[in-house]
Amino acid sequence: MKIYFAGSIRGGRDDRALYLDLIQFLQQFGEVLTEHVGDQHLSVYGEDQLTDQGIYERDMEWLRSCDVVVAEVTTPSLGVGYELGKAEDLGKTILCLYRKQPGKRLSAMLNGNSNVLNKTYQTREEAFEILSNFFKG
Ligand code: 6IA
Repeated sequence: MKIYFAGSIRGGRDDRALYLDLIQFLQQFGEVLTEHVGDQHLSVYGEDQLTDQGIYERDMEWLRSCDVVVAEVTTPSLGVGYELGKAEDLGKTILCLYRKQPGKRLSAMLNGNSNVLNKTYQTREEAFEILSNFFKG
């Protein structure tokens, strides 16, 4: 099982510790192709080992090869939105995790999309339970 985990990078890194926890939890279900999304040292300014073109091409190749896309979509990110649109076109199974926040709502492009399984949660434990049910169900 190849899992493409998507989470905000240049959109903001406030949830990076959460991404790492989700990625580590996901590893019991398969190979997470995009481990770097949870890299605690990766800031919005980030690494310079790859050019943006290199990042784009590598990530699109991973997206094509994955079995499932799991996205944490609480922090809005252009890149994550782009990946999800591409994943939908590729016919991938998509699970989005969203933490409810006062005064904010998830984009209608995800929330209103029947090709996306949208799940809301508040705690890490709830997110883990959603992931367990998704992969075991
Ligand atoms: O627009 P964003 O940067 O928030 O988009 C985040 C999404 O795009 C993630 O789900 C990643 O899969 C992908 N992505 C964006 N930047 C990178 C990256 N390094 N490496 C891998 N995937 C990426 C960029 C580092 C950068 C801060 C210099």
